[in-house]
Amino acid sequence: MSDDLVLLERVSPSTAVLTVQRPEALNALNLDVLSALGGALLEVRRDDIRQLVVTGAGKAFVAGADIKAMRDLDREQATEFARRGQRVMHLLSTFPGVSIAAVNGYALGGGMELAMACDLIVADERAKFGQPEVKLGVIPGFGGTQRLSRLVGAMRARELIFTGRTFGAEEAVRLGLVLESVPAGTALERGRELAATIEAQGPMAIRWAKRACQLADELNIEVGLQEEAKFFGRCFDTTDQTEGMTAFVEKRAAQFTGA
Ligand code: DAK
Repeated sequence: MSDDLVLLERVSPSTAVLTVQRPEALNALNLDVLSALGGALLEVRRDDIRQLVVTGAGKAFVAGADIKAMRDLDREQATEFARRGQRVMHLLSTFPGVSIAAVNGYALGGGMELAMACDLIVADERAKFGQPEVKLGVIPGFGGTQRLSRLVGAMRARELIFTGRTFGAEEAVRLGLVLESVPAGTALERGRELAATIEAQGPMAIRWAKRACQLADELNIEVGLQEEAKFFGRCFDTTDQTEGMTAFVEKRAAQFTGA
């Protein structure tokens, strides 16, 4: 799918790259971009894509929600804006496959929240992160208060949100927000490389591993372990489990079908 504002490209049998492309505004999220993103994320599900790499065109990943578009919203319009943004974040965070944010530049406000809605984040060494909403008199509204706290801990999340300060990729790695800082210009390449590695694994196993990991945020450890055991059991209903273990015994590479 190619809309003006987003580009969805399949780059391998089950991997796609989703690019936000509004570079003249550093890919800021207005209603149209949010709608285009929502449409693309629905298409990703319909087309059975299992790895999704999200990135931005030009020098930004996404420099946040569109401040100019938000400034004059009335209450009703602001509510609609919030709904549309939350729908995008929900579609991304509940994507059954693996999502990887390849942060090529600025990831501020809603842009950092978009990255945090992904399973993994790799960042260009020049990338800049931040939740600067308080500087604009608002708070993070696309999940920032919740996801940042879970990723970096309550105290650091509060500091970042209360000060609105911008920080670089190296610090983001130290904080546990970002998996890897990569050489300038290679975030997308690294994102695709990770996607290719994941694509070679048992698809159902990846899906259930993701779900089980997500439950770690929601459940106490005892209940979480029970759920993990159930997901483990379900793997034994798949031909991928038979194939994976048989391939090991036969000393060959597994040929998974996702069934
Ligand atoms: N919105 C609109 N336009 C933006 C933008 C943004 N977030 N960021 C950049 N642009 C535009 C600039 O206005 C400029 O447009 P022209 O002036 O050329 O027309 C163009 O992109 C290039 O930007 P600059 O000229 O500023 O480029 P620089 O390299 O000099 O600076 C920068 C880059 C990223 C440091 C700077 O552009 C900047 O500070 N941008 C704003 C970053 C920011 O504050 N982001 C957070 C936005 S607030 C909620 C839901 C969501 C939210 C809140 C509530 N609810 C559901 C309740 C989310 C809020 C946010 O994300």
